Amino acid sequence: MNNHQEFLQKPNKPQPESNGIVQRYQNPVVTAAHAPLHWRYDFNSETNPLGLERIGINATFNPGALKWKGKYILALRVEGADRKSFFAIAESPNGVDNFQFWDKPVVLPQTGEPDTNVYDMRLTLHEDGWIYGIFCTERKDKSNPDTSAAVANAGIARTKDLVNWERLPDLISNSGQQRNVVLHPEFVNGKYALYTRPQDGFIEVGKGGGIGLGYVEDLTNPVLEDEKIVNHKVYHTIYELKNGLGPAPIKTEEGWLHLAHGVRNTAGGLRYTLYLFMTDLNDISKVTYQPAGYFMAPDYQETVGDVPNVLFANGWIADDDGKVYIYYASSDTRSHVAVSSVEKLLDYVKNTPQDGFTSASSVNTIIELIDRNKSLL
Ligand code: M1P
Repeated sequence: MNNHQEFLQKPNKPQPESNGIVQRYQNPVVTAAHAPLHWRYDFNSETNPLGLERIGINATFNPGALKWKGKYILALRVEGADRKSFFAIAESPNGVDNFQFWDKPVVLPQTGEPDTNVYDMRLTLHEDGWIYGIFCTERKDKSNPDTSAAVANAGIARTKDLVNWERLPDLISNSGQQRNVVLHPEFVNGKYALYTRPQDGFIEVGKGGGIGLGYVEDLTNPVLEDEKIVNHKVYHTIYELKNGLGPAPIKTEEGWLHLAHGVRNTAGGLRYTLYLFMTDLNDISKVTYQPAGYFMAPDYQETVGDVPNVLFANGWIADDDGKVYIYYASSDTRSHVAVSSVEKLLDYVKNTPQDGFTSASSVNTIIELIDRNKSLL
């Protein structure tokens, strides 16, 4: 018990190296080992005389994030040894270490059709006063006898205290399955704006895909309207195969900053990296800047885990002092933090070269920089 407390309170330090844009930290912020002992062990010596673990926790990843009442809050995807994911809140006083789970996992009310599995909650503090959690709800595809055939959709819940949740109906969309659905924090023309990721199948986006944007009049009857793709997947980029928005965007004076993941295929399987783009302050469907390539990719330690070669992020916190805490998970196994600032992220999106989509244009971009640098020497 004491050892576990010591482990939870271990200080975290920045890694010695950084590219200047973002500073990773040395230790993951939340791992399976952070799960409270009273979730896992039966403390009663009569029913557990050997002191064995009764309930295994496999992974803690893909957290939604929010600064709330002065604390750094993560809504983690906790996956048990039984493969089921659920949500649990962990909080930290400083955003980089000392994350501790709240007493009990989130009890998520069900709709008429129970969720088989839930994951990847995006937390949005909306201007209507509610905290929304939009997440993927997965159920068996009853029309397909294959035991692994599933259907994904966006589940919607809201809360005022992160303990008591009101479940709203799942998203009603006519563009197929949905994952990576995120609520924009402000009304747009009086409507709720939702970033979406329509997909033809459970894993493959097929001819659909891209990050979409649609509108809902009333979240208690969430019919998605006017859905359009605003950030496309593109051949021979890091988001060639599929992409999806991470957390709700950060509002800055120059536009909305977005963090997303892009997926490409390789001989070793899918590779998930993170990228940034910015949209217009007054027209959120218009991408104004999008640097070429990834913003963060798995480092060698991060490539190892249940689903190797994956970075996934659906939570970040823009703090009052301008710092941005980026919570990301590696290889569907554990959660990390990397710290940047609004100033640096704006500089990054505006001044990193955009994609020319060919090797020749990448070489030209490098040569232009070399020549500019030579003129200074
Ligand atoms: O395994 C990588 C990720 O795969 C899915 O994301 P996407 O729908 O964008 O491919 C999700 O299952 C996600 O949780 C997971 O991290």
